[in-house]
Amino acid sequence: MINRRDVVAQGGAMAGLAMLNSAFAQPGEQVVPWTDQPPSVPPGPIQMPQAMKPGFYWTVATGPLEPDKIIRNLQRWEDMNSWITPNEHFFQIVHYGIPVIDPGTYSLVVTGLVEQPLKLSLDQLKALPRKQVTSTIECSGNRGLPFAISAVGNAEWAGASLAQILQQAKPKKNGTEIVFIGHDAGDEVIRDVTIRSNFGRSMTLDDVMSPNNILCYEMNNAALPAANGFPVRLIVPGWYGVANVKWLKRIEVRDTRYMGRFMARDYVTVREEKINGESFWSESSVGRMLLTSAPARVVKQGDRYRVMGMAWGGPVSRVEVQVDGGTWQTASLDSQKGDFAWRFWSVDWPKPTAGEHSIVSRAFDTNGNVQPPANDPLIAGKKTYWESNGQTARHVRI
Ligand SMILES: Nc1nc2c(c(=O)[nH]1)N[C@H]1C(S)=C(S)[C@@H](COP(=O)(O)O)O[C@H]1N2
Ligand SMILES: [Mo]
Repeated sequence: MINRRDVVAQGGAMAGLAMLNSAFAQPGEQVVPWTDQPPSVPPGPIQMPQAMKPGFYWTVATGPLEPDKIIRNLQRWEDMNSWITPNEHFFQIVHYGIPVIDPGTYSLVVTGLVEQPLKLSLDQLKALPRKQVTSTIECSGNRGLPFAISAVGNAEWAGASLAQILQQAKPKKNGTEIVFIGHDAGDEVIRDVTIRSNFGRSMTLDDVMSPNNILCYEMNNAALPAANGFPVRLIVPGWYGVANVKWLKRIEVRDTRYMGRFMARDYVTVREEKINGESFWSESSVGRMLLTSAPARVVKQGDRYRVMGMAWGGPVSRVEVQVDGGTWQTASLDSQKGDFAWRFWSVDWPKPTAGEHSIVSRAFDTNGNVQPPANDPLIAGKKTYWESNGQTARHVRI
């Protein structure tokens, strides 16, 4: 079925009309900056609430964590005004530094419980059918730490089909767990033993065989930037950033769970659940992205105001916006979409009074999920900062 809004948005002469409601800032509109700007990413160890300090839930990093080197290139929300995030403005999460890889000698190895081990050069990967997917990547730590509130971006990724390569390698019957190993490595202390550990994540064979997954060598029609995984990274649309392993070195098929730091020690959400009135502390590995949204900016033209933002982490069906705790208003969604891409939205804000205002958004998806409020047990019972997809307020002064 053809949706009328889409036709209007794409139809030449009518395009101007649709633009009026577009979530993108229009010429002549002025951005009203948020008053609650995040602090800059601090140097040295991450400052966290007591309950989140390393050692309380995990002991992993040797030496201090240096978030100035781990979390990079964050943009102000006010500046995120394009559906595709340009490569030079895409956030970067770099746990062990950026490995320098020669594309001429690069190879990707597929090994472990397979009938046919593979070794593919970059040229061989590029010779396979090219697949493209537009997918929004969010770091699961986004909005869990006060200084990282915009670690999210949307890009068009291109590469070879992961399922096709796995099929070529022919996993053995007992090969059920697929581990993706990066070139980057660091020292990790586990029970007094120091090991040199590569960045790694794993998925089940079922999840790996999703036709959307690619071994990606292009980001927005250019080679991957060094910090975003050059020359080859995994793109698994619909999963949090951490699952999208960069600087891919090896794919290993195994018959046991992979319990590396980024599966089983960090990126583990600890949550208090009540089961028959009894506390149960669940510990779960960060995986699929959760439904969420954020107000990106307030704009004005004369005395006409609008609030704009994005929603992602599911097939978004609706976004609502609340000002100063009032009634929820339905926002209009932009027509640009892909199964794994964020939706831009906008809502008119007629005649705000002078002074400070709070703005909250909430997303709904086609499966009947709602982005949880801050007091939802899913959010309130969570003791670690990952998967902070709850509704969050931003503030402006008019
Ligand atoms: N090899 C490797 N892959 C990695 C990481 C890393 O440090 N090393 N960081 C992960 C995390 S936590 C996130 S959020 C995403 C971020 O992707 P980006 O840096 O391209 O934005 O990469 C993931 N892939
Ligand atoms: Mo992340």
